[in-house]
Amino acid sequence: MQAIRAQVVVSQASQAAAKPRMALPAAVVRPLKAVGVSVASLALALSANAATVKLGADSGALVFEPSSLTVAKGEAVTFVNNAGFPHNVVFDEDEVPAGVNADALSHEDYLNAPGESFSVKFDTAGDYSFYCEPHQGAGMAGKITVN
Ligand SMILES: [Cu+2]
Repeated sequence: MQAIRAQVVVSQASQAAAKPRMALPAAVVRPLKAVGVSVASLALALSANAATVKLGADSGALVFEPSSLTVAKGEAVTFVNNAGFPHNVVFDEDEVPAGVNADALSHEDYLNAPGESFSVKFDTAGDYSFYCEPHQGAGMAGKITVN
């Protein structure tokens, strides 16, 4: 259910991002591209929380919620600290597409405050696995598929 909602929201964000690219001259498009992440984040914030991953379930369970989701290439996923923190998000260098810098995607600093968040943009299609270092032993891990 949540994975389906994620795909719907992402396609809306893609359409919003594509419009100015076709309608506006290059001089305008270039600065728009520079703020591409912010535009995507805004689109996501205005929609349901579908491309948002909670760190810790509302119940307090030590999981990513959802733990599996699919986004379109170029879209961002926002990780939001929710419960049971501190958490962090580490992408495994062996579990990302070839040529992708797992360290650059990871957020190894602990998120300690409620609602603390960060966004990661995925520019390469493929499967990405990640985990929370403090809770890896408890099974706090997730997967993002980028199409
Ligand atoms: Cu954790």
